[in-house]
Amino acid sequence: SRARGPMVRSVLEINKPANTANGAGKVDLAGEVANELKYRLAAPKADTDKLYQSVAWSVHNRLVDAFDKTHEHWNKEDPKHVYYLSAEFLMGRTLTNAVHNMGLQGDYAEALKQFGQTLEGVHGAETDAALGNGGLGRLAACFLDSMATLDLPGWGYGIRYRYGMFRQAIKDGLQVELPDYWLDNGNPWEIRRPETRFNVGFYGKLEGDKWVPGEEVIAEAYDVPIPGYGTKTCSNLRLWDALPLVELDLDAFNAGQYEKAVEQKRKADDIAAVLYPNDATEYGKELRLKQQFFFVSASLQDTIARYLEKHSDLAGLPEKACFQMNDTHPTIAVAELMRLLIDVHGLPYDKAWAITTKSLAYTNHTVMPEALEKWPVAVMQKLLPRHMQLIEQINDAWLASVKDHSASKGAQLQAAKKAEREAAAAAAKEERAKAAAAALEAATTPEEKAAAEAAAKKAEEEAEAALKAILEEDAKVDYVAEVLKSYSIIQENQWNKGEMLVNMAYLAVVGSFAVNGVAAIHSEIIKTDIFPQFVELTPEKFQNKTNGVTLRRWLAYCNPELSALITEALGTDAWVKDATLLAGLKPFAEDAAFRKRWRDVKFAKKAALAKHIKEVTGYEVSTQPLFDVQVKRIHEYKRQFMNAISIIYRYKKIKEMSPEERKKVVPRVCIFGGKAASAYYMAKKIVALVVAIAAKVNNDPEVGDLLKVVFLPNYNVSEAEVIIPAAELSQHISTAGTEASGTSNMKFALNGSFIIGTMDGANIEIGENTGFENLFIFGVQAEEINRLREERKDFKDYDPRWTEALEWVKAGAFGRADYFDDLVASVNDMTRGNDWFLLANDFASYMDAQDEVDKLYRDQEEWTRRSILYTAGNGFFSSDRTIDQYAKEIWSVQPCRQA
Ligand code: CBF
Repeated sequence: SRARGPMVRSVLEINKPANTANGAGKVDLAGEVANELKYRLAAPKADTDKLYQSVAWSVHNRLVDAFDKTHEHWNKEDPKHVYYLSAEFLMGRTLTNAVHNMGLQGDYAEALKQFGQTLEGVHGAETDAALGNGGLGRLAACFLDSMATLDLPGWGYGIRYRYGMFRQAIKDGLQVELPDYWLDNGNPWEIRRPETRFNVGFYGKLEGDKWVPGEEVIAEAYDVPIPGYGTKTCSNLRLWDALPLVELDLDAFNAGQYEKAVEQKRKADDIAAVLYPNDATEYGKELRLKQQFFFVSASLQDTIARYLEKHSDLAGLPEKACFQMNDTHPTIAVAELMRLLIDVHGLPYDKAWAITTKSLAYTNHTVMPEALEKWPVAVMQKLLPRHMQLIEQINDAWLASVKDHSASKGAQLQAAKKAEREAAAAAAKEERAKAAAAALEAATTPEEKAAAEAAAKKAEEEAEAALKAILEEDAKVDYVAEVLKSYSIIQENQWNKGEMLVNMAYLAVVGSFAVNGVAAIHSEIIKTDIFPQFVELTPEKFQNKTNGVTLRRWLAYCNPELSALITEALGTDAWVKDATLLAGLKPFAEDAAFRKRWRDVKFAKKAALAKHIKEVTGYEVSTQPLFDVQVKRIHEYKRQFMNAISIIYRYKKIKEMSPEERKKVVPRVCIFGGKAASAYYMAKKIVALVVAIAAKVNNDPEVGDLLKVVFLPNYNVSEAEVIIPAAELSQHISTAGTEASGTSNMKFALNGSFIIGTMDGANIEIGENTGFENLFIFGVQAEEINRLREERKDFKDYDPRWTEALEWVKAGAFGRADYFDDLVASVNDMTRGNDWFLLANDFASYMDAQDEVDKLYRDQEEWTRRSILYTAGNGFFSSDRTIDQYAKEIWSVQPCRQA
């Protein structure tokens, strides 16, 4: 049976609900579940699925109680709120989380006994709410949990996508995408609010400053209660659905124009239909901008309406509301808040701008240029003409404000350039003089001397003429204009001259009072590489907020066995809310008996994963080998391909070994999971290669348990909850400087998994907390990347291990040689690809780090000792800490707790 997770006082005790059955504070949960079964579901029999639903509806009632009380309290106290605007919330399953957070696991376990079921038994019947792609969306979900746990008045705002992230299946060795019908069986975790509706307009025309939209839809609210852990607070994630103003145009219908009759509905349906399946890449589609504007507009209208219920002067809005924009996706908020304040509420421009820039804050989650959204002016103009007009106005005012700075910086640059040219010319002149003197000395005849003198004179004249020409050219460059351009929110497309783009990140920086990155190194990179010109003007605006994860979901509930052991060792379960207490585990790393128990837990989790692997893929894996995991979105910069190539090399070597040599091999199960965006050509090939390696290796009797390779399809939150606790080694091997932070690295570390990784994102801070000696760090540093990319243009000197493994792929050892051809070329053929992400470059040090892993794994006592240090050292990565920092250093939002 599953070990029990931490216990919090049940909300049934703290918060006696209205429908207390016997008046003595005892709620008949089993009766409630039976009622749901009979009346809501009209289920003839209580199978697992129906039982899950009935329990979920009953928990829903408890959530509504807590939600109402929290909002009654907040309504009375009127504290400042934070509104987390995000296009993605990757929530996963809710039942286990909600029941544990509210301390109801014992009550429901008891109730379910009467149906011959357990909570764990029904847990699997729930479909993940996958309204997010990866790290960014899951971070938003962790943040909601922490905000509620810390009693911070805060809501999430997003879209209620009808189809979440696609379901990934593997067919004939390739990824196929299937729709995610997550709402098919109803959704007990939401409350529909037909009374909360706002109109959102698109297209149309401008009559002066007045916007007459050409299309309108209704945004209708759905509330998802978010219970905090061990608190009465239950906050809210408000998701918007899109409805037509007129569902059926009867006139058109009666005239036989059936398509026209439902045209409005179809258009509205499109808006809330799909989550764009991209992680850290841009998807320049008009519908995407429509989605972004749709949820941003509804959310801002909603908060302003609530604010005006209590206050009359919108100037006070920043004291009551802070809007955190999660990446560039919601940054149209800058223009929409201005429009609402000016056009709807009649404020003058300057007053509206003061309110806007005191209410908005922006988090940057990536430095990948393709993910920093830039919308063509033409698209913006067509879809949101008033917003485009406002953006132009904002840009003009902004450029006017930086004019003086640009003038002096431009003049400085010009002078510096001139000085640089002159210094270079002077140095060259000196060289020439030396050469001329040498030539003169070497000359033996008067003719030779004369020729040397003439040559020197000519060279001098030519150099002077060249310098003059360069200086004249330089003088033509308008440095002031160049500097000013670097600040402009509206820019020319560098790949398509003539096309103008709105740089949404710049709009966000100009419109926000705070801008932050998500790990220490990332926050530095955004200052030096992405927004340096803005940092020059307002350095105080730029901050770091290193990401975190909720320890509830990612340790306490997904790993109750480890959680119980930790609680026993620490003598308290307070670590679930105060992660710094995990440091108290450090001395236990030296205790052999404790280490044995730690290993036993890991072994149990590995056994559970092995069972899951068998069920899903049919592959049988032993629980003895090292479980080595790389699970995340498939992307070239995350370098799953490098991992795959290293496995191929390992496989080839095992096959070449004698039986004696094979005895020395550290057996491994290499586990992959992750979705490739449907249109990402190379990423899909990487998936196919891993699947092909698995098919070959796992069926090779010569290799047996020494190596197994698994691709687990449809990686999502629930899969992660099974995989992460079982991992012994996890791979976070992005090219340095490309992964903003990573958050799975934190989850693995907290579950005692070692990290093999680069000096990138939060790996660095994990190293600082765990001790770098406990990580397997390899590869080049972020500062070296640009230089290396330049130097490696004609690279031929590959590590022999790399070449050997790649040659095997090229020779068709894994089938589909033609299909993998351009994947191989992308990293190994400088005429076709250019190894942009430096896989070949880092391969040697990666392989050396892998050898170190094997070496340490042979010493199980030492391995376990250090594994404990991972959990003990990484309490810093609790999202409670991150959110506390946001609340204090950006939002100025205080806890508002019920007595
Ligand atoms: O900050 C959360 C995560 O966001 C991303 O997933 C993103 O989509 N931009 C980054 O790629 C991660 O590094 C980061 O941890």
